Amino acid sequence: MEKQLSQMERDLETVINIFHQYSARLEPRDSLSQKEFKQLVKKELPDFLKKQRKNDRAINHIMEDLDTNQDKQLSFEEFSMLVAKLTVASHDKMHETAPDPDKPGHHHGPGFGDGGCPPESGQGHGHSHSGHGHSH
Ligand SMILES: [Ca+2]
Ligand SMILES: [Zn+2]
Repeated sequence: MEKQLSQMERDLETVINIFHQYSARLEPRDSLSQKEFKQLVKKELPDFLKKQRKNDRAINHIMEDLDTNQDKQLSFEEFSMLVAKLTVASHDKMHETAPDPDKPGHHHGPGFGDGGCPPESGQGHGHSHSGHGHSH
């Protein structure tokens, strides 16, 4: 019998598959080197890390933060912290951009597109993204 995964289960598997798709490019095959991490960010997280994506130093900095055992490789566990941070940041952003936050209920505006790090200079966000908003 075919096993049917829910949408969320499939999405979680996608994260795992993407990680391996990049981690397997260079030895060791089960962790991301700096180069592989950069490729992944540029290709797979272009909106969530919009600002950092064009800046190699910013990407290196994210990687240093995530590499808690400082072996210059990101294990899946270390990488998953980025996924968690981006998910939380995106949810926060949806609340910030919600069309009418005072209305009762739970409203979401467009999601986050500026990455998990606090904005460095004054330029911050000011970015919005059509389509993804929803209320529930
Ligand atoms: Ca590591
Ligand atoms: Zn919410």
